[in-house]
Amino acid sequence: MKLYYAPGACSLADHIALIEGGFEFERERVDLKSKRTETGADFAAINHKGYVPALQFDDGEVLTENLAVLDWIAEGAPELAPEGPLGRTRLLEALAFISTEIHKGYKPLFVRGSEAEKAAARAAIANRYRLLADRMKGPFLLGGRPTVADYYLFVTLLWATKFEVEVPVALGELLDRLLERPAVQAAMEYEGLLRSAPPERRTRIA
Ligand SMILES: N[C@@H](CCC(=O)N[C@@H](CS)C(=O)NCC(=O)O)C(=O)O
Repeated sequence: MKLYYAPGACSLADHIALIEGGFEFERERVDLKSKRTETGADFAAINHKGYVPALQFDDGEVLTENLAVLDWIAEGAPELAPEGPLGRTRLLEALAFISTEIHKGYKPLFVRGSEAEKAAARAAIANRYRLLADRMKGPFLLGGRPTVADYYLFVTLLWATKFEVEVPVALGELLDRLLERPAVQAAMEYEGLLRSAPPERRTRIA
């Protein structure tokens, strides 16, 4: 199995979860501009959508969409999913919110929108972080232990630091808690993120 990733991109969530879940996997870096991988392969031929994450199974089949990839990882590593009768449903609910309401909300900040668009994006994302913080069920998003949803949220919280998006206290503390985890540090180290940004919180707290 191979994870196609780009340093610091949303694929970092899958990278962390695969390590945390004890999966054996290979990694191949993708240059999102040239759409070439580190081995020179044409990434568009691997994932026709041209974006990460993409998880290629040993039979060649390729799984895309972060929500689906993280859900697949949680199925194989149930300790990364919430417990209880509604566990998987709550996980999908959280992943969908992070994907469609938070991750996509960053678009104007990634694509260098106008100042007005960027200010509106910052305000909208900060509001969505507040919605999550208000409903946190323990030290992690969905309870007493981290799930794959925490790792997806974690990546966006790193972006919050970079793009100066306000983060509620509870999510700033969650970021700190996750930064301490060996799997998080291992994935960040592999992606070269610890050298450029040491694992310390510099997030603006609301
Ligand atoms: N709908 C996709 C979006 C993934 C996505 O936006 N990936 C970004 C990195 S965080 C990317 O590869 N962007 C490059 C591109 O779209 O060309 C998902 O949820 O997995």
